Amino acid sequence: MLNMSENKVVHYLKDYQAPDFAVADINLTFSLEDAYATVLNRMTVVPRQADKPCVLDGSAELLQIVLNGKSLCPHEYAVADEKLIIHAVPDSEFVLEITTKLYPAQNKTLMGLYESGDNLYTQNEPEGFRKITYYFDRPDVMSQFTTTIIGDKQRYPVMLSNGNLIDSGELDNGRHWVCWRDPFAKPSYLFALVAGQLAVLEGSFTTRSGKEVALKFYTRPEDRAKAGFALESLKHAMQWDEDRFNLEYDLNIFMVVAVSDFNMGAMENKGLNIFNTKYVLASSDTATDADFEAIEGVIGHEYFHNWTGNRVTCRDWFQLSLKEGLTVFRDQEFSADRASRAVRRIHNVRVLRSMQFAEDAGPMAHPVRPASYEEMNNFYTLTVYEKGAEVVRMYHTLLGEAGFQKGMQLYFQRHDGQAVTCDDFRAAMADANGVNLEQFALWYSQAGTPQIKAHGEYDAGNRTFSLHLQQYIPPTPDMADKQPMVIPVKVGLLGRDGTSVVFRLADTDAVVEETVLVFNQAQQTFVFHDVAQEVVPSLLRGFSAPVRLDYPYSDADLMLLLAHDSDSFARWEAAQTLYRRAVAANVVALEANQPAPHHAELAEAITAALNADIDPAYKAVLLQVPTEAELWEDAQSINPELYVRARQALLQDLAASMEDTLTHWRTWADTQEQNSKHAAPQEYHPDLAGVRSLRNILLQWGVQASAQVLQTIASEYTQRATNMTHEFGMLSAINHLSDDKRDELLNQFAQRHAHDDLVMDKYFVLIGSSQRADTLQQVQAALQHPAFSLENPNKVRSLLGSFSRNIQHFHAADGSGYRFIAEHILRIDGFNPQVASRLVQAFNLYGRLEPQRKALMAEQLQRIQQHEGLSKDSREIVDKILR
Ligand code: 0A1
Ligand code: ZN
Repeated sequence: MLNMSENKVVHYLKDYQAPDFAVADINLTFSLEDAYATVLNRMTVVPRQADKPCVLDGSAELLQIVLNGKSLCPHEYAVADEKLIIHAVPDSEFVLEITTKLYPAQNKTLMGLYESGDNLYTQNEPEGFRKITYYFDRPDVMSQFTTTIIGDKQRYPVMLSNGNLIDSGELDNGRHWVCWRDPFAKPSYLFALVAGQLAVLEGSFTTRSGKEVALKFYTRPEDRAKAGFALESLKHAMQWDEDRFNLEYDLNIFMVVAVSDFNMGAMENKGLNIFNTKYVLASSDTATDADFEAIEGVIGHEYFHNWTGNRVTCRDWFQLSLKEGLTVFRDQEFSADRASRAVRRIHNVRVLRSMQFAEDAGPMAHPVRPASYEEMNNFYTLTVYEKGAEVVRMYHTLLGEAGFQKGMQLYFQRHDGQAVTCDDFRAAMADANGVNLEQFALWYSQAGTPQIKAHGEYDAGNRTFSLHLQQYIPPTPDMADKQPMVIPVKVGLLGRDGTSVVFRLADTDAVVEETVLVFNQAQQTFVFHDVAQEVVPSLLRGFSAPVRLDYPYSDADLMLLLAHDSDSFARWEAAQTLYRRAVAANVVALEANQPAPHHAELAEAITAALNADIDPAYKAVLLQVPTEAELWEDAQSINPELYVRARQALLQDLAASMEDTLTHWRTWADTQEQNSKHAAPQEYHPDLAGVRSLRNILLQWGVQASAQVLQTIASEYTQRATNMTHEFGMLSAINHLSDDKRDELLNQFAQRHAHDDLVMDKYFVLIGSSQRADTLQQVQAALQHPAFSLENPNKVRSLLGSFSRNIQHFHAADGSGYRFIAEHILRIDGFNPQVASRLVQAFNLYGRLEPQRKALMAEQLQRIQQHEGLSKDSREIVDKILR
């Protein structure tokens, strides 16, 4: 049932009903004309129950409807609210032919069929297909698609769709046609079409059963040379899915098309992935090491969807995390198996904690499986993706790799070719391992970040260590009272000398160094036996659950963990907790108008960690001070600026005490790169990426310690700027300085890369994220830059997105940041609601702000709310923020 109050349509999970019709096959014929396209959709429809009206989703201009060869008259159907209702249809199989007319050049939503450059692309997840034709546009209606495309040979030399090319031919008037057929039944959201002038980079992969798969990367002709890394990444992903998950590719061709106007990162359309250029194109002089890593990750992600998403898909959009959480888990594991597992894990946790935890503590909080939505596009969230991946990781932690793989095998055995639910996945994990995972279901239905309060004590007489855990799941707007969840807590014990101390759990004889506690009650005590000495527990190793955990460690305990913990996550976490405490102390001082204290012991501990014999990439993450969002956690009445200043004061203080160490390791990093055994050290390689990431964060710290570092950067700039990781690293380090040298180098950068779309995005990020006093003016000026366009989502994300995350300037005390972003939201909302509604979420902190900023933000939120014709995307978000 739909809730129609205030003109809102709310969709509820509990209302799910199986479809009334199946589609045996669908034949689409696209005729591409100069200014429009027509689509003839011929489908064989099979009623699953008699006497149901035939309701199709659609919003395209309707030209004709033919039922079993007879054209329908207007009184035989109705069109309203994106639905086409055909009043009477036969109660056995019938053929429906629907013709629509589309205007792709005018479609700025980037959903359905749209133009970018002179080419045509589609984006149909979740509900874009209804902009192309009238259909049962829901993931549980799966059918076999055959697609014919007719177009001008000059304008559209390349015409692609899903599956295999089965036929093609020439026509009069310089036109040609192709016919593609996808043998796998799929929902409409996985349909894709691409047409235009595209260059192709080809490769091949032989699967384990000996099938040769043609790999084709389509780009603008000038970008072709930059697709090589993505092609190699795809081969690694295909190999990895066979090796680790036993999953083989199923078609003879796999295509990837890069497009520069795209709302998201990439899309897993069957056999024809469409990618944001950002996740395909790279060369070491235009892409950073982080970009290369992101490309490998996203290529992996979309490829892995072929099994987790396409072969087994979602029953409805509430189940989105079924495919996304699982596929993010798989891409994280792929990246971790490729290189630097520990550092990658820390990176993922940092994203989760600074962004998903914030989502969970704000107005948009929702469970991994949301119970309701207004606009599905708003639910491609950090919770569904990143927390969803943590939920999948917990099955893995509880069942082990072998148990998890048994679960995956059963999942595919049961559900290949089906559209299923998160419960089906959980049942496969449970049944394959003979375990009960009933309580685990709460991870899908309860929003909010669980908080664990822990304390422990050692009993020398009994040689036991008792760990007391208490869990609390905070209320969220959708739910007040929550039940205790199953939380895997991975634990080890360290002696006062830093060595690992073994123990035995009550009901076993085994003496172990580490265990996973299954914490599933509101309060629980776990007793470790045969513990030879006083210990410091190392908790939540590997971040074994997406929770906040608080243990009353002394600073000395944390320093011990930082120096000695064998678990790289827990060791990093000890440093994070020390940083958090230091910033908290600074906040207290600054609030009282006192100078921030000096943190000598912390500087020593970090220095010692830097000097230890560990991987440079790991040293780099140890130097990452928690972001403001991690620092204020779920605090109330927040003054964002105070956190920026407190964090900044800590950085300055530490950098000043550590100046020599910083310089030492920077010089070390330079020598590592110069003396590298790699033939082309400027190219991306995980070892060198680690060294460069260390160098870049040392530069950031160095700039805090001494003005000299800016001079060094300026003098070395040109020579180092042949590698984008260095170039962007240098600019990021000086980006906040008010010195004119900063503007000079940035302008030089913008001029040199003016022709390169993706590099210009980096320029806009630097402008939008600077802490300089004149940032808002510079952002306003950048809006006029010839490379900027409000219609290109990458540009909006780079300039306006980065500004909306710029704590200092977005939250400027005079409200100028709020006003500026609100104004641009309204501009964008008129043509691309998806991009606009993402930007509205910059206001998520509303309810937790100190009163003055809260009032200023309220003005802007109301202005958005009252805007005539506001999209339902933006409306859902703004209403939730203000409710
Ligand atoms: N399924 C894609 C994400 C995606 C979602 C929506 C899109 O357009 C509105 C595009 C892509 C993925 O997880 O990669
Ligand atoms: Zn995905």
